[in-house]
Amino acid sequence: MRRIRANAIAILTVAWILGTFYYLWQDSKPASTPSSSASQARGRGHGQKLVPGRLEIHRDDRTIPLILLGGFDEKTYLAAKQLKTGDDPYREHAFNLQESDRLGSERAIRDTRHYRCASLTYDAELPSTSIIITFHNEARSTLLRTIKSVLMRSPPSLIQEIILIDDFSTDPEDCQLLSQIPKVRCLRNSRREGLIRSRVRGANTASATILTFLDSHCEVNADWLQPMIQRVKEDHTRVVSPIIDVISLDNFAYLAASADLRGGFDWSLHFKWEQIPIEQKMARSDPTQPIRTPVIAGGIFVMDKSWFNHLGQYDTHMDIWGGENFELSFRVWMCGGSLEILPCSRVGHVFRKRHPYDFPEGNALTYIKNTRRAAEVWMDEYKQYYYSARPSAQGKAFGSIADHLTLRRKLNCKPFRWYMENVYPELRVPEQEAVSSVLKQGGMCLETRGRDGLGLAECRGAGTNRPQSQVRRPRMKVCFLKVAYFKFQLQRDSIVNFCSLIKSIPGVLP
Ligand SMILES: [Mn+2]
Repeated sequence: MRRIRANAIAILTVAWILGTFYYLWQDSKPASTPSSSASQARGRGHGQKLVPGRLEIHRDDRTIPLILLGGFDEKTYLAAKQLKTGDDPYREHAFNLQESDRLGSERAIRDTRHYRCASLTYDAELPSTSIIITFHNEARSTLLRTIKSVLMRSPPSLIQEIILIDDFSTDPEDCQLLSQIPKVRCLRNSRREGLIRSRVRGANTASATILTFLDSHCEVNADWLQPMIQRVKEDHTRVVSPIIDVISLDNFAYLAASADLRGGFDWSLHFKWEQIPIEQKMARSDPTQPIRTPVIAGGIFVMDKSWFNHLGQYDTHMDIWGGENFELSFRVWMCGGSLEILPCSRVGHVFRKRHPYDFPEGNALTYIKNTRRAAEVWMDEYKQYYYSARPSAQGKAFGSIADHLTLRRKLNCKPFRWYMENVYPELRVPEQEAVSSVLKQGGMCLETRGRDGLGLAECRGAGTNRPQSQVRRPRMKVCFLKVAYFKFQLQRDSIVNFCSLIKSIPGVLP
């Protein structure tokens, strides 16, 4: 039995060696010593000297990992963190870790772009970019796949470096070992800082003129980078992001996302993908054209570094995760820039249903603090709708925003009203609740009549089923002036919000 096994191993070894030789001979690929490759090349009858460029291109196609990974030992890196049998594959990362580990680090994915994208051309000379990836306890297999997809599917000249910010993960080696891969640098925070401050740290050490922020569980698709860098090169105030395809959290299938979506939100500052408004959709004759977006999802985007710095980077008082995309989006639009989604750039992302890591201050509280900062700094009088939609935000601590208000003034940014009118007119201001009520003074009543009317008449007595004198705080002083038109004397504290009612009375409003 032993003998048979030994024979089998010997035969396999010989077959492997022969196979390797055959492969090398076929490919005229340099073996471990350059002289052998040269003699092989001559042996195959290529009398002329090898064109170095040609050989490089050929090798790029077939043997990318050998070239890219340098001294990095992928197998050992991944094997050290395999899922133990019996463990829940979803527990640690909120996606199926077993499936991710099984996939390998360089699988092929479908090119999900519109077919016309493949024929677009970009400048031969594009500036390079620093890729900034922050993470906290990311799974090794997803993190590595993110990095390798970047190295495999980007023109090497465009990748200045890949900066990993390890936001105080449990195992420092998750990050450190990866820095053996050429172009990959690893920075580790000495305490948990969160996504926002980690990104700023990455941006501050970046050496390229263009920053590319990337999430840590992504796979970039064919030609993802060129369209984005091209747009930013043409106008440095553009902030661009790809269409974000979906990587299934269960089986890691790569699924194309709709190309008709843009980023939007509701008044509670909850991000959502929404259809491009119909007029814009009709006007789009070319599916490769950029899509203007009111906000970006925030995980993946490209931005000029000097523009990022000019605008004051991020609000570094925001913690862990959430809300920073609104703050950045408002800032970019209101301070002279623009946001776009580029349909010819596609990046897959594992969307999860929960955060696998914990928030030191609690998830909800952190989100409220961050979005409240965004609302307080940027939303002017419209922040009242944020508070109505998120009453729990009232009274929650959010720190000082004085610096950011100063910055906003210094940058001469436009008011939020401008943003509402020009960037996101589709976001409806909540209808001011019609004050279906009666204001009584003496025998006279000012009362609502149907949806559109307001009338002053003798009170109809207690028979009316309308609520009497709904007391509300006034929104604006002018409301009172218009009420005064009716010769109505308001007592100090009986206050009604008349604005929406009065607007509808013909001849009363200027
Ligand atoms: Mn993510």
